[in-house]
Amino acid sequence: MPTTAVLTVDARPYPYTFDPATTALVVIDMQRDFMEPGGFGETLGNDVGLLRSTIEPTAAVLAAFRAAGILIVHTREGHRPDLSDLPPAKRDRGSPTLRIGDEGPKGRILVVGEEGQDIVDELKPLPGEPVVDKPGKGAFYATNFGELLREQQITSLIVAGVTTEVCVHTTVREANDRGYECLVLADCVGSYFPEFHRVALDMIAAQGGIFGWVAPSAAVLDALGR
Ligand code: TIU
Repeated sequence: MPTTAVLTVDARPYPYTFDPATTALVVIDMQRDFMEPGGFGETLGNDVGLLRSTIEPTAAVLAAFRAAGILIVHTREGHRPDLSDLPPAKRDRGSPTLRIGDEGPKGRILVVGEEGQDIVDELKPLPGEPVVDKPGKGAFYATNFGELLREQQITSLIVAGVTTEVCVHTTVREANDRGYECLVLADCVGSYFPEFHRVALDMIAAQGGIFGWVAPSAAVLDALGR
């Protein structure tokens, strides 16, 4: 019989339990395009510096999960070079200085394979860690993410990444509908809008944890004995 070691995290709205064998750490869209100047986030008029505080705690969580042998999946928002997976409803939104697919200082904005679309150096995936490119805000839409989780018999997701109220929320909502138990790490997710960040976390934990749990990364590191 396989042994299960259920760990407990001090979380909102009540303790979160997980078995490392059936859990994945999902690191969402920690890309230059969102976190460094000259990328998609900045073209939308945002101060990308606001996301930098997520890097150090996420690096610590990555190290702890790697040491514990827990599955880590990274995602990147991005589109095919021919933009065939970019609907006009996404490309023509708002009035950014550069649109998705345009040439920017770090290559074509939000196009797979470009420097800006890749993950920041501090949080680089290790060889063997899956990286899921996704054309939407959620990780399940038009990707192999769900299949990958099923193959690995994953039932719990611990989530880091940007931005709290956009790709993190969409992915956690999609995951909750599919039956995954999601814990969002409050200091490892970030937003260009501090108020949205706070409220987005409150929305997850409200109503008895309507679609997940929220905890500081230190609580997960404690549960892992790190
Ligand atoms: N603009 C914004 O807040 N976010 C995104 O466009 N994508 C992600 O959150 N990854």
